[in-house]
Amino acid sequence: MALDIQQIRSQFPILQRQVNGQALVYLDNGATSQKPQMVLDVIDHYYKNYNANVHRGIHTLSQEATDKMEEARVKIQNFIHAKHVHEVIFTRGTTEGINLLATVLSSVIKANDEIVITEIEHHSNIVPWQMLCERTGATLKFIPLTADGILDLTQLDTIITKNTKLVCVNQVSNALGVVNPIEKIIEKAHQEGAWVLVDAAQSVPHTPVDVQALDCDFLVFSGHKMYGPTGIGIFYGKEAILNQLPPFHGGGEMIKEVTMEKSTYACLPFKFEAGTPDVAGIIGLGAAVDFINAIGIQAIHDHEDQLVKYCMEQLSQLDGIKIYAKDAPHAGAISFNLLFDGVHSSDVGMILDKKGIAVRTGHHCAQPIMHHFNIPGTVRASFAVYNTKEEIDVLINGLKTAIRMLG
Ligand code: C6P
Repeated sequence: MALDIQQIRSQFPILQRQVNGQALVYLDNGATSQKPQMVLDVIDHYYKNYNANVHRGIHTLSQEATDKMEEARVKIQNFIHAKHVHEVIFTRGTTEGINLLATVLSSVIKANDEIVITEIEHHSNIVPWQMLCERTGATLKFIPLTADGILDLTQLDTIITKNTKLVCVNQVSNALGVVNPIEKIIEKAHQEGAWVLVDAAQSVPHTPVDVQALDCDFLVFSGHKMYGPTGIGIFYGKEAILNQLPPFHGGGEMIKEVTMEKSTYACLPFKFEAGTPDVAGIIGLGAAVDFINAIGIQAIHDHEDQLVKYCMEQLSQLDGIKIYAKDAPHAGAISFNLLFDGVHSSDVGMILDKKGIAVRTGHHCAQPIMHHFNIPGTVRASFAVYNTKEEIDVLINGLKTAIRMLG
């Protein structure tokens, strides 16, 4: 059954606003999605009715806040189908989740070990691994891209070997919107005895993700790209592995006992959650999961898939546009450029902004992909469940203006 998009749109107050005298067409969901009223309401309700610190108080407000926070953890467990609720760790976002793993692996990774990433990663899934390799003397290798911008798995056997300890890959590229063949990469990594971290920042908002079916060892994502608040994210890890790893930050709530000489650590998930958490953000993320579940993640996927296909068709009919990795499967985003001399993606972005259309331009925090194509950046249109074909028509008209002005 087709979704009632107007009813869904009516839940997002910001979609009513105008930008430069035009109705807002928000196509920058890859950067952050807008928030439905139910997410805004639960955050407001928390601060007005039961604001308190969690896991620390015997009083009613603290217990209510703790219960709501732990309810949110269960919602996320079910959403990604984790086996145990204590495998769900709250972080500030994808970036912090990856840095958490890179930090705790400092004592595990040795000089002869290898870490494998890909050429299609966000900087968050490159820089922490470069830093870890600098600290430990380990070697960083990468799976390259084909000329078309899709992962080239032909040399996988020489890249992932018995020396590989960890493979880090995104499920959907933020820069190109391409869906990566992570199942094959996970299978190969496990054959060689390596762990796999999946960066699901751009997949979790758009497609069902089941950590047990994927059999990934770690998975990270951000709440703000899936209708939740900023500053909250998830680090998932398999229980048996998390139990072997040392803690991340030291501080309150992550300990069993502290003396002046030494400390022992709390069990999962608290071992990795030092300090007062973002209670409002966690409860807000729980509401975002409720919002997604009320529509159905598969229905969201199917609607966005139609938008991507429609946008691809319409873009292909314009003269002078290059779409990157055009023939690869996409989820949630398309990247393109106007092929006129001296035209930068930001020129296009500014013309679109005058028409109320929000897209992202530039390198999308993925400079190696831009180096691969020998370009400074792209224009990226990225979608959410509230977007419509009519909005894509507005984008295409905006691009026709850009072509007239810049071509
Ligand atoms: N990409 C984009 O416009 P944070 O900032 O921690 O919430 O997420 C970092 C991150 C990691 N991996 C991928 C695949 C991502 O897309 C992002 C965030 C945004 O593409 C902002 S740079």
